[in-house]
Amino acid sequence: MKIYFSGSIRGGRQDAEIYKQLIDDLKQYGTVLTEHIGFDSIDHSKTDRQIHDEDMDWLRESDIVIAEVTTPSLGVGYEIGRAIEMGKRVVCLYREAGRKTVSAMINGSPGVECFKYSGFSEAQEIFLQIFNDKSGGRGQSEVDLRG
Ligand code: 6K6
Repeated sequence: MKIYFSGSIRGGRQDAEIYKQLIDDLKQYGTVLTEHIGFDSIDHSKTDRQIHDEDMDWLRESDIVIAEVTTPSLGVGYEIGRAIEMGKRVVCLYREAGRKTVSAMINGSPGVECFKYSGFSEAQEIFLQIFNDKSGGRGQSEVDLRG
């Protein structure tokens, strides 16, 4: 199972520690192609074109996309849209953050499974459900954790 984890970089790094925790947990289910999303420091050696093309290759290669969308990010939104067009299973996780809510284009997309969570243990539970879901995410899940 190849997992493409998507999270904000230039949209803001306030959730970087959470991304790291989620990525570490996801490793038990497969290979996380984008571990750098949880790194403390940003690699400035690549051009934007290199970043884009490399990420699109990983996205094509992936079996599932897990996006943490609490911090709004143009890049994450773009990756979600491209992944839907590629026919990937797309799962979004978000935490309630003040009055900010997830874009209707993400929460309202039939190509995206959106889950609200409040802490790491809840995210772990969601991952358990997702990776044990043999329907490929298109069916109704037994435990409804959706917000
Ligand atoms: C980041 C971390 C370590 O090194 C870097 C260098 N920059 C990027 N490397 C890889 N992917 C990136 C980079 N910047 C953005 N992305 C992709 O866009 C990631 O896959 C993220 O999911 C998404 C974030 O978009 P912005 O708009 O928040 O930057």
